[in-house]
Amino acid sequence: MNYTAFTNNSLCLHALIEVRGEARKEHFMLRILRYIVWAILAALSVAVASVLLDERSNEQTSSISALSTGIGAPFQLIDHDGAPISEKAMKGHPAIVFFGFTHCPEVCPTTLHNLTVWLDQLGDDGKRLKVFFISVDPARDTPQMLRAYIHKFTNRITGVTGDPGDVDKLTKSWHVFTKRVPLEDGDYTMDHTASIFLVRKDGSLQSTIKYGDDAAVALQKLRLLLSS
Ligand SMILES: [Cu+2]
Repeated sequence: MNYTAFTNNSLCLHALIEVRGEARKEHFMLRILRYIVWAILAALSVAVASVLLDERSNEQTSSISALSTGIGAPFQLIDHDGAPISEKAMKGHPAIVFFGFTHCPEVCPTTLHNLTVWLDQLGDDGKRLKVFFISVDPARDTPQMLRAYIHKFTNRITGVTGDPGDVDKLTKSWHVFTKRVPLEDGDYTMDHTASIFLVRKDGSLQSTIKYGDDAAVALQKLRLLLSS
């Protein structure tokens, strides 16, 4: 009986030790597992953070380089009087550059109207600004057509057109979007970037006036351009 009790006790003790040992082992495994999960999570968040930082720094570099090195490229085109014009015409003074076409139903007439009003409001100081309207539809926009169209608004803006391939290279160098869109009557229209580029006298881009920007905001940007 004693013996049995002893044996039972020792069995119990043994079992208890084994159970405790198992529990400790399990606890240890859980702790290891937890460390592994933490390590994976930490590695993941480092990876995500570095991707985000990388993207942000890429954005910063691209905006800095666009602003500091300027946009556009050398070109040889024709102004609305039929005279040759190159990128040199845009340098040495603050400039406003806008891309559009004479058949434009809304954006171009609105922008030309706004520019005419703003140039008037800037007074004498604004006369230092040179303004260029570059055709995104050179196949239809002859120098004569550009001149007649622009002069309906103002004589302060110079129209630019020329060989379609050369115009295309110029619009691309300004990262201007253009797309020929067929109309039902067989004619076509052009989708194009509607922003107005404000260019410092050294040819670098200062800022843009977006289509629909408030007149007060636009004038503020133009005055800032004049003071640059
Ligand atoms: Cu337009």
